[in-house]
Amino acid sequence: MTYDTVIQGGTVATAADVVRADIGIRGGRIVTIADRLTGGDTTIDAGGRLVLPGGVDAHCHLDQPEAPGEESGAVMADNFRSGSTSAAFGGTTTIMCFAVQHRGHSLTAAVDDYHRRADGESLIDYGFHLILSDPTPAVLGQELPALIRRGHTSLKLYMTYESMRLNDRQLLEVFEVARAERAIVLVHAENHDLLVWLTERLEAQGRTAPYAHALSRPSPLESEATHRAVTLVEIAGVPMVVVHMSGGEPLEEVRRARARGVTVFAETCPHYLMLTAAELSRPGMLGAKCICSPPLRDDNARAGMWRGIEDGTVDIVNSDHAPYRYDKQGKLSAGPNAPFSKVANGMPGLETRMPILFSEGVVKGRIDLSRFVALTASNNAKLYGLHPRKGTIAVGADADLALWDPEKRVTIRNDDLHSNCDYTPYEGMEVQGWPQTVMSRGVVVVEDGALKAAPGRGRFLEQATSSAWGTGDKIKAWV
Ligand code: DUC
Ligand code: ZN
Ligand code: ZN
Repeated sequence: MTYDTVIQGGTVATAADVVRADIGIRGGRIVTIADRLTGGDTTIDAGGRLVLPGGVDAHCHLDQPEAPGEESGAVMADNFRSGSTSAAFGGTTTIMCFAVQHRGHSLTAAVDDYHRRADGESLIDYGFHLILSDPTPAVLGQELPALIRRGHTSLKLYMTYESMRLNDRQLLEVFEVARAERAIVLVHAENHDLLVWLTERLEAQGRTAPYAHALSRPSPLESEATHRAVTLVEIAGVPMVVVHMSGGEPLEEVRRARARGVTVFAETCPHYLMLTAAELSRPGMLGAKCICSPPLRDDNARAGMWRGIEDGTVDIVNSDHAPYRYDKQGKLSAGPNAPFSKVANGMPGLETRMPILFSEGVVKGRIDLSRFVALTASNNAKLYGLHPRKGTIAVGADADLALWDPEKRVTIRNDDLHSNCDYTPYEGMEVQGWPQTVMSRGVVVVEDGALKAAPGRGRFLEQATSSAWGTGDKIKAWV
């Protein structure tokens, strides 16, 4: 048999196994996995390297238009071109971003607009979750079911942010449609009234500097909202991912829910594993770089999140890449000394997600290689209806691969990264392990730190039904 490419001599890791094997690729897909293979038009020697499924980053914000009159008025630094390129340099070969409906607007129009932003721009394949902020009868009755059937089988819903949030009744109404259409919901869980109440009191005391952001959104407020979201999906009978969980306390709500049979999944991000609210106390406004929601917390929360990674409670680790430059367009859009409540939330992280989790997780012995693959690729692909095409190494899967040098030491410098954001929260951090060659559908897109393919080749991915729905009707609704 002949192949377009044969990868020889690598250690192949999936979420299930780590084996020495060769891989034969034809037409952009993996067609053979065997002990020894020859016959490739191109042969890549992967000796001494790990061959991993390319990462699936199922939570990143690129070129996302802000709602008119949104809190910050900031503009994202990355579009599909720069964001997808940055992702690939860090070993990620699939990204999932968010087509956002603003109030008073059509959800379908938001998806069409987002396609225009992505078309011909992305280096790697991409999908769109939907964000609903205005669940009108037309959206719930016609637009949402049609879009789910068009392959957008995951919906993100906010319990906070003035322009995006849904109340409990609205959440339930969306969950009802999600159940009927077998979609999965992603929920941003923070108690809005509580955080507004706290923000008003902090601001009245003159505590408006970035560090006060963390005080305005303490952990119990995330735990309460997580508990409430879990209660709503338990009654409505729909699977849920609680996104960007920040610490061990809210994670307890996921454990409790699962113990009574609720189908709920937990996502966290490298920043909740690596950073604390101490970052927000940098001089002047510098702490604004690390304003995100839920906020960075303390070492106890961080340790609790690592426990969740180790004991299996956390299912997926995504970047929540939300790139705002430290300038007038970005973090400082509301002024050089704006109160924390007017600073755009989020930080960059697409490129550093996998190297940080590899270094801190695998190299430091907290998780094994298969769990790393599960957390960064396979579980995302399963939850969001992309598996087995994405997120694994198997015959028939897309040849999306990261050939990983497990010994390479890298000091993270923003100057060496490929996002248009002008900082990384990990500046100066040393990691061990970095992808040397990254392939997307059999094409080498990155090799030895150089871009090898032109952005624009990435394709839109229609999602199948989430694996969370299982094969039968195991998720019960109460009505
Ligand atoms: N929080 C969000 O909800 N989205 C983007 C980034 C952030 O910090
Ligand atoms: Zn969110
Ligand atoms: Zn987000």
